[in-house]
Amino acid sequence: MKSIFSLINGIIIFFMVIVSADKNNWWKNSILYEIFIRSFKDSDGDGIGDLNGIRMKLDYFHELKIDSLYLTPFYKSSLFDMGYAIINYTEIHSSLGSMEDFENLIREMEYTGMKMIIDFVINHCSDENEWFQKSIDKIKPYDEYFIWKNAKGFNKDGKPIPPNNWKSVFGGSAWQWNFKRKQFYFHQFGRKQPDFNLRNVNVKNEIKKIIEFWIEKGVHGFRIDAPQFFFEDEQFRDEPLKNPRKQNTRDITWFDLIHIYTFEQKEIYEFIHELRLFTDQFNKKNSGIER
Ligand SMILES: [Ca+2]
Ligand SMILES: [Ca+2]
Repeated sequence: MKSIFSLINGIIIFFMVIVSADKNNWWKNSILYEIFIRSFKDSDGDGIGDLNGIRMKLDYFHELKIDSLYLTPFYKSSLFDMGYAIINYTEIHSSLGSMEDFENLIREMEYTGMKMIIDFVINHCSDENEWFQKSIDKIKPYDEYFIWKNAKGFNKDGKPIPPNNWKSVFGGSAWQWNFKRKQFYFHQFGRKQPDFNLRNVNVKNEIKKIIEFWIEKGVHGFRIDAPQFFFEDEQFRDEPLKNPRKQNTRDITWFDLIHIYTFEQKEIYEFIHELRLFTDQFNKKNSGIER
């Protein structure tokens, strides 16, 4: 068994860390089948595709000569953004199956040598995630798990003014006011998807614990979601407008800004490398585990 690699496809839109590879470096020649679970195969008649549905179709993948499956998020999530707003990273969303279903699926896949890659969403989680709820309440160490900033000021109606001009990819300001904590939190995507503070060592450790959890379940790799959005400028400077004549008004969107402070920041590479080294060590330590 040989270890790991990382692959950057295009401009890191699609990034994978493979956590285990057999002596043939399966990831180099593997034919990958991406599955959006909800619409793939329903096993129990409730109209929603599920993990057992995938297991029922393993023969079909063999016929197609598929070597590996890439599962889009199956974690406990809010329905917002199709599973990309995760409430619990080590729990299966109940409508998609149970942990036992996941274990059965991976066991059957391993029986025929198939590999499993799972989606890994670590730029943000769901605002319903317990970590975020604790962060609102400033419970340590969760108080620093997300990107919180004071209002720049208040307008004449008493409304808080966001710290800078950063925009959400999904529209509007990238800052959402939280009435309880009385601060803004930052979100690259929807307001229900607060960005993690990926410079925080405790957050990094949580991410490593999640990696370890799923490696122990038998997964062979992670497809890392949205790495280009991982880091933002620590000085929170305004981003310049593409067209300076378009004043910085309310109708400015994410597409009107030049993303020199919120997109493809250099620290991404260091962080991915850190995860790479972590998984390498973990694999070495557990080289007896057959994956
Ligand atoms: Ca179902
Ligand atoms: Ca981010």
